[in-house]
Order: sequence, then C-alpha cells, then structure tokens
Amino acid sequence: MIDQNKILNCVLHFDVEGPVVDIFKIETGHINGTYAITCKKEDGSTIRYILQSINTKVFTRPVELMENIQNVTDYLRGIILENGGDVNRETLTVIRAKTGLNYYVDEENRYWRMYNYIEDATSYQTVERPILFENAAKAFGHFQKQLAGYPADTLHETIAQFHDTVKRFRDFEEAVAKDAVGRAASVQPEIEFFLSHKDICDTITSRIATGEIPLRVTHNDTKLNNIMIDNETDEGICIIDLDTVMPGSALYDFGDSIRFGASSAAEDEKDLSKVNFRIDLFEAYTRGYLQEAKDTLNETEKDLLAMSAIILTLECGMRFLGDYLNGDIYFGIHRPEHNLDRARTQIKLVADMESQLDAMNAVVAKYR
Ligand code: ADP
Ligand code: GN1
Ligand code: MG
Repeated sequence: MIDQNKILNCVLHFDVEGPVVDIFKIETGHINGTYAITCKKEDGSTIRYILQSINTKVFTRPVELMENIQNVTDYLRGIILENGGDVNRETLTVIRAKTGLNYYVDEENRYWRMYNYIEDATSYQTVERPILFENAAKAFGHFQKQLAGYPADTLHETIAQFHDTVKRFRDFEEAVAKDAVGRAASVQPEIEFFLSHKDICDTITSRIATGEIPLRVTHNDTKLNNIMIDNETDEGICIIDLDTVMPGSALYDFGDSIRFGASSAAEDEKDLSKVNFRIDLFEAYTRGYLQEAKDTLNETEKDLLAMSAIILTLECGMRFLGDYLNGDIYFGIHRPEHNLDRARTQIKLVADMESQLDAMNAVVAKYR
C-alpha cells in the first residue's frame, strides 16, 4: 500500500479541481493500483477522479500504453459527440498532468495516470440480475462496433500474444517444470487438468493464422467489473480498463465475458459447490451480444462462440495456476492461496461448460 502522503503529492501533479478531501483504495482489479480521489471544488461541491499507478511489470511500455488510451478515448469521444451522447459518462477521459503529458512519473519511477470518475454507475463483481449481463453484452458489442473503424495499425501491442492460448499453455508447462517455489506437488490434479486440454488450445489461434477468424480492435479484458453499469437504467454505459485494447479476436471478448459472468459465484470462490456454469446467463449474454454484433461477425466466429468461452476460461485458469506456481508474481492477491482458488473456479467452469457444450451451441443457434 502506497502511503497517503505520496498519493496526495501525486494528485498535485494533475490538473484537478480543488484540494483532495478523500482517498479510497479500490481493491477489485488484479493489475493496477487504483484510488478514488475526491476533491472539493470552489463552490463547495465535490468531484471524483480515478488515480492509477500503472503496473509497469505487466505494461513495460507505459508511454505507448497511454498513447493508445489517449487516442482511443479521443476517438470514442468524437463518436459519442456525433451521436449526441454524454462524453463525461460514456467514455473514460484522461486527465492530463500539469506538464501536459497524460501521465506523471514520481521519484520512485512509478507511472501514474488519472481519469474522470464515472458517477452513478456500478462495477459489479458478479451478475446480480441477468439483465445486467445482457446489458453488459450489448455494451461490449457496441464498443466493438464503435472501434470497428479505428486504425488498428496505429495501436501499440501492450502485451504481446496476450490471448495466444498456445503460448499460454507453453508458459504454463514452463511454470510446472520450473516449480519455482515448490508448490507443484501439492496441486497435481489441477496441473493434470490443464495439461490434458492441450489439444484445444489452438482453436482460435490456428483460425486467425488461416484468416478464417479476422483480427478486429478488441478490448481483450471484458470481465463484468470492467464496465460501469448505470444505477438507474441498468445499461452498460462506459467500458473501462482500456490497457489491453489492441487487435484481437471478437471471440476473446465474448469468451472472457462468459468466463467471468456466467458463473454462479465469484471468480475466487473457495467453496466449489457454489461454482456452476449458468446456461441462463450464457443465454442472456449471447442474446445481448448477437443483437449488437450478429451483422459484423462471420460464420466461423459464430460457430465458435460457445467454444470460445471454454478456451478463454481454460486460458485464464492456466494463467492463475501458472502464477501460483511462479510464486504469485503477476496477479494481485489478497490471501496466500488466492491464485489457486481462482484457478480452481476456472477448472470447475471449464468442466461444466464441456458437459453443456451442445446446449450452449443450441443457444447460439437460436440468436445468430
Ligand atoms: P485493473 O487493471 O487493475 O483491473 P481497472 O482499470 O479495471 O484496473 O480499475 C479497477 C477498478 O476500479 C474497476 O474494476 C472499477 O471498479 C474501478 N474503476 C476504474 N476506473 C473507474 C472509473 N473511471 N470510474 C469509476 N470506477 C472506476
Ligand atoms: C486481469 O486487470 P483486470 O483485473 O481487469 C487480467 C486479465 C484476466 C483477469 C482475470 C492485463 O484483469 O487478463 O483475465 O485479471 N489483465 C491483465 O480476472 O493481465
Ligand atoms: Mg479491471
């Protein structure tokens, strides 16, 4: 935890309206250090911002990362204005540092950035009501449409081969072989589960290679807590966490949303009897997503929607268990076996989805 004085000092370097009256650490993301900052304006009212320390172990080129985000949010702002939308709520806005740059580097070489706070909206950790998930699907589908004309070749690849599941499998094998902190012996059934799924890892990547699946500008981290849902209307109003916006497959975005949201429990639930794949939530998401995206997706993409949920869940599970084996060096953890608990929920979900794949494909057939 970075101390409050450092945060206060950091805020002083950004162009904010008035002095800080509150700092609140948000613990739900696994990657960046996120703080909600409240400032008091001259007229006595308050305004909130999001201050983030960028995880530079994960995003090793933070200046390029911010260039992506600046350009993407500027582009979105243009589209929202054209459509008469509310630019303060429908996109992140980068608040510049007093230097004019879109980041600030502190004495310890930490990179900080600031955004407007999306007010009167919630970032949900689980799908409390199916409509939230259906609306999240529409919003992610809409986001993909908004960025369809974005010049993809101008985007920096912020993490190379981010959803290359075959590479993720190799990384996992390496973590098992290295067994850096001596944990492999205690998680043999979990390791076996992932190793036994080697043959499906290339489902998406091999078809990208042949051109059957096109590259699009995608979000690549479409979990439910990366979207702000309006408290009044339940609509997904703003897509956040734009660090991994880069060329990818629409299937990455669909599959990752299902991975996180179509579960009956949280991603880190310890009691696996509570973790089940919910086909009703899969249906809600598929309906909402295809409503927005069905005219854009090709037949191969539609054929693989259900399967993509299995692949993305498998991939994320391997990453969690791999990180547990590596000694928890990538994902933020809040308890000793956090990554192992996360890996186990993913295993449970993959197994559930495999047993319901026919039913999932039938749902896709209904809405495609
Ligand atoms: P991470 O990469 O660590 O997941 P995020 O950018 O997703 O970081 O931020 C973590 C959490 O902070 C989000 O899940 C959301 O709850 C909250 N958050 C982030 N940006 C905003 C924002 N602009 N307005 C309101 N809440 C936000
Ligand atoms: C991370 O940043 P966050 O918490 O939204 C991760 C995703 C994983 C997710 C699992 C840059 O997402 O790839 O799917 O955790 N982001 C990065 O919850 O690695
Ligand atoms: Mg996030």
